[in-house]
Amino acid sequence: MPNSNSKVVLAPPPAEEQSGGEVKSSARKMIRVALISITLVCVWLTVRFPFQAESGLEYLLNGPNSVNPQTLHLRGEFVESNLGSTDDAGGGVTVRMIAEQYLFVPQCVVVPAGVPIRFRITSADVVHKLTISGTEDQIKAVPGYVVETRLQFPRAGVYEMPCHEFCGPGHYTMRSRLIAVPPEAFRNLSREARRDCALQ
Ligand SMILES: [Cu+2]
Repeated sequence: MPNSNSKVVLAPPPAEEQSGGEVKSSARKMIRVALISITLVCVWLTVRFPFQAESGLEYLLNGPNSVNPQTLHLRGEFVESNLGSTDDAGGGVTVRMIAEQYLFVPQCVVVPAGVPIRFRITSADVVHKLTISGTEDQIKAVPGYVVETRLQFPRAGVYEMPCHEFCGPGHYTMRSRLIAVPPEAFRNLSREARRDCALQ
């Protein structure tokens, strides 16, 4: 008969088993910390750079100037309402354009003369090249990326902007137009008038 007062003493697991368990639990902890960190970084990047990439994960994978060519018109920096000339918070002007077979959107861009303009251009399909007549300026439009450059138009005037990269059978019809107006006139233009050459 076993004595009811006797205590059952469990033998400690062998030293090898014990350390294996510790390794597993610390590995699990590390994976958890890594996943939480990646999620936090993704959330922060999405909030901090909402325009540059579709998501924080895309930013991490492809860099700050990546865009999804398939969803340009649907969400992000290049939605229809954001194209053309926009006033920056810092007082400058940014022009955003999409190149696609066989047109540039918008078809007309109005900018103030004599001030540096930030251009941000991307392509919805193949590589295009926006050139500005009467200048040496050329901007490549590359699908998946935003190409940014700064240009200045010293005098008011009309500049044709044809595509100079063969992009398919309709290439020769692909063009947009830029109108530089005095800064005071630019300030008085509505959002619509800034991308409609007929209103100039
Ligand atoms: Cu072209």
